[in-house]
Amino acid sequence: MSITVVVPTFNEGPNIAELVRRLEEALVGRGAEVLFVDDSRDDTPAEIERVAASSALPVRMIHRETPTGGLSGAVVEGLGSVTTEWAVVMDGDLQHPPELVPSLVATGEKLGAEVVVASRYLKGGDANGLDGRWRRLVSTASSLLARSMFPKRLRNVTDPMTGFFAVRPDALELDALRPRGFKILLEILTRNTVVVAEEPFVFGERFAGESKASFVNGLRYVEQLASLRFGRMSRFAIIGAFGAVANLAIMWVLVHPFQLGYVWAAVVAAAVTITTNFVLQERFVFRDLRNEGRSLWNRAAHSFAFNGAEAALRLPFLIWIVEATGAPAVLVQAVTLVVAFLLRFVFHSQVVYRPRRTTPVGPVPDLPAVVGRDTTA
Ligand SMILES: Nc1nc2c(ncn2[C@@H]2O[C@H](COP(=O)(O)OP(=O)(O)O)[C@@H](O)[C@H]2O)c(=O)[nH]1
Ligand SMILES: [Mg+2]
Repeated sequence: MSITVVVPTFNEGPNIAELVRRLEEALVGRGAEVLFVDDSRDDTPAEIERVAASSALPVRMIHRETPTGGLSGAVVEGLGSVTTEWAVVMDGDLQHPPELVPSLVATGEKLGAEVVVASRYLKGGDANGLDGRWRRLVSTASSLLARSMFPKRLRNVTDPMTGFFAVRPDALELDALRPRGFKILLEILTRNTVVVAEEPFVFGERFAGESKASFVNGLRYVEQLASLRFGRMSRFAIIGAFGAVANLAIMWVLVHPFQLGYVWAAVVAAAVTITTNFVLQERFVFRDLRNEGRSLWNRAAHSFAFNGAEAALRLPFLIWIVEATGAPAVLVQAVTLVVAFLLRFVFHSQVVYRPRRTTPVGPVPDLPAVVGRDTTA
């Protein structure tokens, strides 16, 4: 057998038969099997057994009576019992097209990759199946933050939040993972050193039932990022904090002993700290990325352009608030500096120091438009 399709399920009964039917069409004769890792509290396990009995593909199930680690824990448990060379992890609600399973593995074989990510954010892919503008915004923002924190490990990954990917379980150290929440791929890619390739896909709509994603899962994600590594971001923050303190000190000196107007004081303080921050971040934050993308002058130009624009925008904002409220200029400046920090980090990691891709992108799938809604549900 060559491929095990690992499907985590939580109360997905109405989707099982359709999922297995489409997997059969895509995989029969290729030595594939399906492994459900089920944490359901309803009759989903019985439905899986019913469908398994008449399936042309071997269907296995691990039913967890006392589930740990949520969706991620289920995937890790499934991967731990895979005996085939490849595993493909996918959701059980048909948002991930089963027809793409063989293609992901073929891309991995062709490119010599150990993980092949099915990405919603490559050209040819589409994330519109995420219901609601809010979910889409959260998805984009959270992957931008993850990629900013791990610019090197995620250099070939446009969609570290996807739940659809092929992997060679042999290449992973499953014991090193600390699964929790929804984002198992991120956990795998940041705690293992693997060759990653990508392929675009169109994220469809749920076939039946409702999403299990929740606000609590969002909080778990933040916790996951924090425990994965704060190295680069904390160095950037330390330098940023140093710059902010220097900025305030310069402003205070110019406003008080030198009696300069606060607007000019802010301009001078910004110019000085933008320059020193660039030098410090080159040396202490992005040292390892200096030869991976843009040239020095190109980096300097982008960094100065961003910081200049940011300072320029902050200034009218500063004037507006100070004039309107009469709040102390230095205090208002401090607040805007904090707000600007996250934006600045993401921009530097994803634009200024962005490393070039090192693996090519797989083919754009030539598939029929994915899944309509289940008319019976
Ligand atoms: N085993 C297991 N599967 C889960 C759990 N939570 C969600 N899933 C499954 O993970 C997949 C993705 O969940 P879904 O609710 O569709 O999330 P969304 O696509 O991000 O809205 C589905 O197949 C769910 O049934 C869990 O706690 N345990
Ligand atoms: Mg889903």
